[in-house]
Amino acid sequence: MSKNGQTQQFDKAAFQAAVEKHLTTTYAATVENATPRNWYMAMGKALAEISTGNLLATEQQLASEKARSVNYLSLEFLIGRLTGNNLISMGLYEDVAAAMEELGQNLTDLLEEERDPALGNGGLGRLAACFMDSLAAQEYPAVGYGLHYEYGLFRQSFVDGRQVEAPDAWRGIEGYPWEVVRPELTQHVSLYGHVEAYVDDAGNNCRRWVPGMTVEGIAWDLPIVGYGNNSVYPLRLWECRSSAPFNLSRFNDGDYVGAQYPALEAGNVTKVLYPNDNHDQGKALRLMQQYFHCACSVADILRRHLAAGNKIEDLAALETIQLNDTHPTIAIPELMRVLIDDFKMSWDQAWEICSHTFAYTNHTLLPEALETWSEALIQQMLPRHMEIIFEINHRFMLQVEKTWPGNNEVKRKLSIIQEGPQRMVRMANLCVVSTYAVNGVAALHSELVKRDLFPEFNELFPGRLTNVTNGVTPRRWIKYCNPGLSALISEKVGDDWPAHLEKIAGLEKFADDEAFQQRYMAVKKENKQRLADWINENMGIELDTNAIFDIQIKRLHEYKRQHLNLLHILSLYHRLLNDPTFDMHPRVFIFGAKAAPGYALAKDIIFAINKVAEKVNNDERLGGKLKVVFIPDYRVSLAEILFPAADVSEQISTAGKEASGTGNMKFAMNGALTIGTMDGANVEMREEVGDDNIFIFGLLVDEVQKLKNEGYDPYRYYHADSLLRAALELLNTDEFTPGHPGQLAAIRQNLLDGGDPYLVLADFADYVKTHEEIDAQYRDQKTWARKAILNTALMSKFSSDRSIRDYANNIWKLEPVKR
Ligand code: 475
Repeated sequence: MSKNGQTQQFDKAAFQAAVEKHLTTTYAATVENATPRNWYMAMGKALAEISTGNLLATEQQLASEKARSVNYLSLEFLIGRLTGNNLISMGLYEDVAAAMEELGQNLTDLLEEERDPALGNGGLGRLAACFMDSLAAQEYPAVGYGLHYEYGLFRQSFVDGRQVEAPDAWRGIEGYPWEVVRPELTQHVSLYGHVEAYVDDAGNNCRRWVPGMTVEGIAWDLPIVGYGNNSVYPLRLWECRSSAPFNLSRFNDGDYVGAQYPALEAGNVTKVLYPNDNHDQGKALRLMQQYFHCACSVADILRRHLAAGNKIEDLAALETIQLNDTHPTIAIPELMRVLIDDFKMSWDQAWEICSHTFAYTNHTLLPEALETWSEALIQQMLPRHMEIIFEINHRFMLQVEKTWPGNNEVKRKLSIIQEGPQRMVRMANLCVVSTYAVNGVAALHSELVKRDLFPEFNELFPGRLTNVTNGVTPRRWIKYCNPGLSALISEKVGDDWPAHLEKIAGLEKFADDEAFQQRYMAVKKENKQRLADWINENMGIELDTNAIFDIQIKRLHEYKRQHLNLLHILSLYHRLLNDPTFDMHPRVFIFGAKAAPGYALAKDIIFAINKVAEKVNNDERLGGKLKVVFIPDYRVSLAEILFPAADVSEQISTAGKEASGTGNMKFAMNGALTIGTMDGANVEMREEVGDDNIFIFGLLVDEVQKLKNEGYDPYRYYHADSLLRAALELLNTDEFTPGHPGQLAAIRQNLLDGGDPYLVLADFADYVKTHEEIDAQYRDQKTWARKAILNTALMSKFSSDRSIRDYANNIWKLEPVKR
């Protein structure tokens, strides 16, 4: 690796020529009249030439070396903008900036032209993106398989404070410069129809699927560029098209629109990402997306395996398939089907391979997020798969009978088929039965998976249930998004920390160094100013960077408790106006969150925060001490300026509900102090930074369960705590919705008469008290700086490079292959 981590010679003149060539031949613009968007697109295309070359070369090398690979199957990859990040990974950032400058273009401005590919909802999809980055950075052979949605996660705006959704055409009209279509990889996917029995030439009784229709899967590759190495792995996204775009006789009969129906229907399959986070909606089109994704991906894995000259019997030795939650579970019966029906294997042979090929990650314990599909729906859309699922379950039930003879209750509980008026297939159970490893995403979460979700499975399959704590990529989430801090870190510990995050521990010894503290806080101030400028330009709200920037950015969900944060804000408002002895350091509360379009209470919470913000930000009586900002259309590219600008990170889910969290890690790396519950990865972050450098509050998992078992009564807290009462009562007035009292009452109603399912009121008092502690400590800037530095220094465990090494060593048994 030469200067700047660059791995190969950069030919400036050739690069500039490529940019100009794309400007004219691909985008029909001239150097004189090109728009910034033309320039960005042409630059992206010129860069993609380099990465595509490396992608093909990596592909070839891995095939010829017969390397074992992981296939990461996910319905979501929330990759964010690629250009800036890929420039860093290619080691070309400065060179390309200089080359573009000579062409009269400013790189930073051009990077702003890129629209985020938002092919995911939140944590699960963003984790998949960090994992691809870490696989490539460490050269663990990998392919990411996902869907090429025409529309990503909806774009959010606020109209009179309410969320309004608009479609996200992320590829624009010109297409996305980094993607390359691979027509030779096209797959054909069957749907519907029936199963028939037949006798083959050797006289065996066989079954085969006679499909009702087929569609085409078109492969689009996005390059995942390894940091400082020349490996480039594909993120392969499948687009669904009709196999029979025209019904010619109908076309000739004059039914032009009707003739295109199959095309329209198939086109729907990958039209749009389902916008639910931690929630299963159970729509037929979603099942079709899942199967389409799995059928294309499994077929492509087999194609690669066989094309490299390997035997089908050796599949499990050379390929492993990681299922990102249960969304791609149908890949299991699909592989069984292909091995039995097409490769003519026996059940036992096929099962031996499948059960050693798949592994499954669980990302949530929320009951409403655990996927089930109606047996009738699967039977209709995928009749052969339903047969195979029945057979898997039949054999599994025999095993359960052996362990717990005559115990029908345990059979009912573990069965893949859930009995009832409408029989349902439990996808998580299918996963646990059929995979060689099941992991949770943080230590606490994995314990709860074993203890509460799958205790009998844990007994039945000892060692199968395990933990891999999540992580985030330090390339995007420190180096790229926080250049000021990155320079400071490199100065102290050398510049190879982005690939070896253990090195940042070297900062620990500067935590008490006053000169360093001042420089560290100066960087924080600059980052706060960058955010304040964005907010001023885009929202017209002026902020003082001396205030505490207190940020909660994540999907809007009751369990994440943005409404607890809101109640705290209301309590401060109340005290500032009613308690002359009350003083506080100026604070800015910043939110970013999308609500699922069908989630009414989540939308009410957004509305309430926006209404409170409107009032508070213009209320002179508050003396500028309190500001509230709800940033619209929260997305990866905004996260990149929000994380570095935070003083306080809000990680306040009800204990036991947030599987891990990953935003919590990004904040801490960038020097924000966490206020958090003992939930998800917060627990392990506390272990790393020490109790003095994190603000923990609230009930523990077992206390939550105990309180619920005893019969939780939110009114007890309401009556006992006058500050809580004052905050809640504000929601019943027209204080924030002049002339419209009661517009915010649904939240109060949910917390009091709705039973407060996430124990907001139970944790309120401790939350307020802990925020008072934060207020006091922030006033001592030296101590605060010390704690912030220690947060950066002690976060190396939460690099996704470590997560991926854990998967590779403990689950996948995968070795790096260097280019
Ligand atoms: C957890 N998404 C976080 C993160 O492990 C955790 C998407 C589609 C349908 C249903 N659900 C989803 C999730 O369940 C999800 O994003 N889960 C999150 O996974 C990565 O850090 O705690 O909530």
